[in-house]
Amino acid sequence: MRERDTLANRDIRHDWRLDEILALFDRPLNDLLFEAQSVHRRHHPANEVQVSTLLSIKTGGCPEDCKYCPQSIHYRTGVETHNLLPVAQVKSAARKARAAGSTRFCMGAAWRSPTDSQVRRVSVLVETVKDLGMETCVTLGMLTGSQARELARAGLDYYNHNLDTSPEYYREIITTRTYQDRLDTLAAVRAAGIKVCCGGIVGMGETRRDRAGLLAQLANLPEHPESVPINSLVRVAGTPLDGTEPLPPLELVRCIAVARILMPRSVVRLSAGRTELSEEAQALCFLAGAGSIFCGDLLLTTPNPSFDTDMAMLGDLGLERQAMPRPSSEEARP
Ligand code: SAM
Ligand code: DTB
Ligand code: SF4
Repeated sequence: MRERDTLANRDIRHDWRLDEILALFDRPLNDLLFEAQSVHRRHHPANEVQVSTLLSIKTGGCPEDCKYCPQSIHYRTGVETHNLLPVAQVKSAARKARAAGSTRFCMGAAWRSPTDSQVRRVSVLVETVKDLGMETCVTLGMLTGSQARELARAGLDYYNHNLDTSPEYYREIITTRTYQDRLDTLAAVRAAGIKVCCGGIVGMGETRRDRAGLLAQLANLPEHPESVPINSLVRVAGTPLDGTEPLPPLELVRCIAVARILMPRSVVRLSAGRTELSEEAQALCFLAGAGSIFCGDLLLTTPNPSFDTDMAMLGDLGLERQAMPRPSSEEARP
């Protein structure tokens, strides 16, 4: 059935040109925020934030050379490494997140690409977390089509795989896999029927043109990712990007607003880097259309605001936490 030609549907485009995106970035902040918030309200509840919680299920020892990452073997960052966590430990962390009001549990593994047997073990984790009534997301590196289908069979809701930056700046950041590798994994995930979580990192020394280039790539994918995390670089000692000049918070706000306008139905996540942002700066990010955050004291290996700090912020701003999207009969399971 053809989609109805409503005002809301006309917002959805996959043919964004770089000059149009740069023109959005250049708009007076009030105009940009007004448009972003108007688009947001056409597609999303005005005062609701989705809360996800992260857990690193396999930490460190990664062979890739992503210059931002504390988990790469190429840099000495002092991250404590561990192999894939046992099911019981993951279940207990997910239960704790659920009790704190988080609705999605996101599990990250420091792999370049998992083996089939690793994917089978992660599938068990996915089934376990789903049994608690939570949504699931995993990020495991590059995936083959059959691995994506295996995760889909386990009931995985989202797969996170970021494009990180523009195709042009990418080679300054990672040399051990290509932009096309990432696009291929995203296509495999989409083909398996899993929702796509894909965004990038700002504040890595890139230009505004690179930030616009990243957003153009995301917006011009055959389907917009359902979830778009915008991470601000967490500068970690020992990584090549430690010491990078921080991005001015208003540039992050503009970035979120432009992402919101380009991909109206997607949930834009104000992701890593919130410990460096004031409550006022975060408030502007929500005004710009951010609709999701990570809650919990840790991201994967680096600190995040405390749960109490975040609840106080949401209270100050009058933002409600989104309820569990698909209440399951198993939700009450201990
Ligand atoms: N190894 C898998 C991969 O790279 O696809 C999954 C885990 S990896 C840590 C997930 C994402 O975290 C990366 O794509 C990157 O966007 C983000 N990330 C990693 N280190 C970061 C940092 N220091 N600051 C901000 N985001 C970071
Ligand atoms: C994403 O885009 N951001 C999250 C999640 N996907 C996996 C990870 C942020 C990691 C920040 C650095 C760390 O804690 O190691
Ligand atoms: Fe490995 Fe992922 Fe870190 Fe890159 S971002 S070094 S692939 S864990």
